[in-house]
Amino acid sequence: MHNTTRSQELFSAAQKLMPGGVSSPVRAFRSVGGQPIVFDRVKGAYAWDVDGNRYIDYIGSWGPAICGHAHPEVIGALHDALEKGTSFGAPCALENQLAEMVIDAVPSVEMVRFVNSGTEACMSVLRLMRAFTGREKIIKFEGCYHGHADMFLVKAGSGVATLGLPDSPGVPRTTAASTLTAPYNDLEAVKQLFAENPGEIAGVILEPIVGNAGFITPEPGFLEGIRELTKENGALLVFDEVMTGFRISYGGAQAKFGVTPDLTTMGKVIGGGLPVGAYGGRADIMSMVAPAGPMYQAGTLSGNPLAMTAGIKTLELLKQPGSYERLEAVTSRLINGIMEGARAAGLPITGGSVSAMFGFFLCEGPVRNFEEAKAADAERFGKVHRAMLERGIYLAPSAFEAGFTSLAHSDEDIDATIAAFRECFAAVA
Ligand code: KE4
Repeated sequence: MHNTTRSQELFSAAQKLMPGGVSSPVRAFRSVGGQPIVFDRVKGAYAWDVDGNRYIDYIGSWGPAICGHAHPEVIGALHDALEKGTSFGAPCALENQLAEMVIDAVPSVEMVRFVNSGTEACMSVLRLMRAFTGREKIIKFEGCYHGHADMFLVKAGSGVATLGLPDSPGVPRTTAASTLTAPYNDLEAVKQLFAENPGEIAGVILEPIVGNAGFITPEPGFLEGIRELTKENGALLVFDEVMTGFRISYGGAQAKFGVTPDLTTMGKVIGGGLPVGAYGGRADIMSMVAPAGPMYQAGTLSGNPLAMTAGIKTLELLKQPGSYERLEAVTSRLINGIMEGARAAGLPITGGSVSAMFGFFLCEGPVRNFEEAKAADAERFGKVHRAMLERGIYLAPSAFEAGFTSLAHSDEDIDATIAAFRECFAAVA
């Protein structure tokens, strides 16, 4: 057992100070067991805990660290920005700069509004969908997670699924009643919902690649089918690219798959590790947002100069030639090694990767939706997670999350990770 004494002391104290000892539920390791690791510092592909143990990190702060943690050019740019202050609460040129980069990169985005989290982006885009269409109902997919705003906590993924919460107390029945759900990859179910709610559905929101019910990719024709169904029914299509944005390609999943939604939400990568969310899309829709239009949304720290700086530098690094080829190569080699290791141990496994995002389920598969994801062996995943932690590999502490690589993960890191997985699968088989 590696020494985690200091982590345990700090986490024990934290539980008296903060609910569950964490600032976000999934960090509490509830579904995988064992003690959370308290981080001391991060750099590149690595994290060190407060006991001095080093881990190869495949969470990367849940997505932002795609260029590697604490990239020297991001840190340097932040040092310069800090000299000019930490927050303005007024327009600044950096907002123009990041907005231009996002608009240039993401096919659906003609205009963008910055906020401070993915949750804020998703709740704002929902209000905008309703304001623009005058309709109230939305369709989301079981297992997809769009942050913790009331209307999305219906059959949600990520931490809601991790903790096995039926949804969440505190969400008014009337709110939840406006949220219709369908199984991911099930076009017929969506067609049925439109038929049963004619003229009432403002729009459909989905993760174009699911990372919150484990890693689930769209079946061929699914995204295109949703695009057609929304157009036919006068509803809007929102891609929640908080996780996939600038990770699947520089233009996000929508650019990779060639399906353009009406609106897109973003976060994580565009903040380079500082708090940023954004929503954007067709100019005719975005012009409804106050003060240009009547739909109200605001934020004290939105467009914060430090967050803009970290986002700008991160996208500049990603835009450099070869970035996405490297991410694709590293990640596909990793997942293939994981799958081979499980099969060598006689364990059922299904999984895959797209660019710098990967995941697997310990079951035969295929896993096309949340129900099928829930049938995977979560208990054995917990054993693998703990064994990998012992070997210095830091995986998402839930079977209902995805894995993330970065430009900092070396070939040696991948080799070491594959070797550790091979050992762990053999040990839990
Ligand atoms: P935040 O409010 O956590 O910035 O973003 C919410 C959100 C919205 N949409 C998608 C597709 C997301 O993946 C997220 C947040 N992702 C989780 C990880 N599955 C954040 C980690 C956490 O909750 O601690």
